[in-house]
Amino acid sequence: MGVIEIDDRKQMKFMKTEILRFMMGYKFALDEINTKIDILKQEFQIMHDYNPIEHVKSRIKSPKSILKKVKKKEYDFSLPTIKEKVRDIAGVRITCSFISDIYEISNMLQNQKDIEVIEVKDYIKNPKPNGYQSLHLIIKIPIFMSDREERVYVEIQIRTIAMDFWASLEHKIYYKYNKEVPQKIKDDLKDAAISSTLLDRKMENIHKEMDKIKESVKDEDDLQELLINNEKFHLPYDFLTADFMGRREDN
Ligand code: 0O2
Repeated sequence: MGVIEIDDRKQMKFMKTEILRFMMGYKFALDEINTKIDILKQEFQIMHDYNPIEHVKSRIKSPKSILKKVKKKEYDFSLPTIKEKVRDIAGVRITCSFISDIYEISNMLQNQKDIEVIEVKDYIKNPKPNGYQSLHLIIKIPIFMSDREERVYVEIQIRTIAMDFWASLEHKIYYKYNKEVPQKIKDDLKDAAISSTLLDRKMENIHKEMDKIKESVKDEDDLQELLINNEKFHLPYDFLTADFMGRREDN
């Protein structure tokens, strides 16, 4: 690049600030989603005594990758078009233990009032031809800043550990190997995807069986003991016999 004129530099500085403002919105959207996921995780842990979320990873698409996508899809190179068309600038990947957890987490997110569900792509019920499986949600979430409210797109990918393992290996193979991937490797990947589905189902069955066993001994739990945040609270008997909900469980 040659010498940059002062006026051009001013203009570039202005653009940099605009892009910073633009990208900042996605950071705040990720902060909000991460808080929501953390609350769901804690609620699950307290109510069901187990954590369905193994890990959560979020990322903001780099300007370089945004540009690559804009060129590939032949979109207009303007911030309003990028905002509307590139819907995975803010991305969250949730890895769950079991397939049923994926749908439970997805429903819990979809039922939140401030989340607008734009699209659901279920690559678990309908895996991609190469074997890829995952549940994708494209949502819009409001973010409130000092001078404005914006609704920002976020892509949420929810999958099991096995699906995640498969996807990261497949991604590495395609990312590192610039030539056409041999058919044998493609077939092996497809086989591996089928095996991982079988493993997911088997693990879920074991988990359900174990749940039944746990349920059967639950009645022996101390009713007057509450565990929140690893802290034990004594629950006076009056709470257990009160009719707070205006109805009494008759069983
Ligand atoms: P990155 O680097 O992970 O962000 P889109 O291209 O998003 O406008 P598309 O192709 O319909 O439209 O989206 P889709 O199918 O929902 O895929 C979006 C993302 O899912 C991809 O983002 C990948 O992260 C993941 N994904 C989809 N298919 C595959 C696959 O076959 N293998 C693997 N490993 N991941 C997949 P990006 O932008 O491609 O990449």
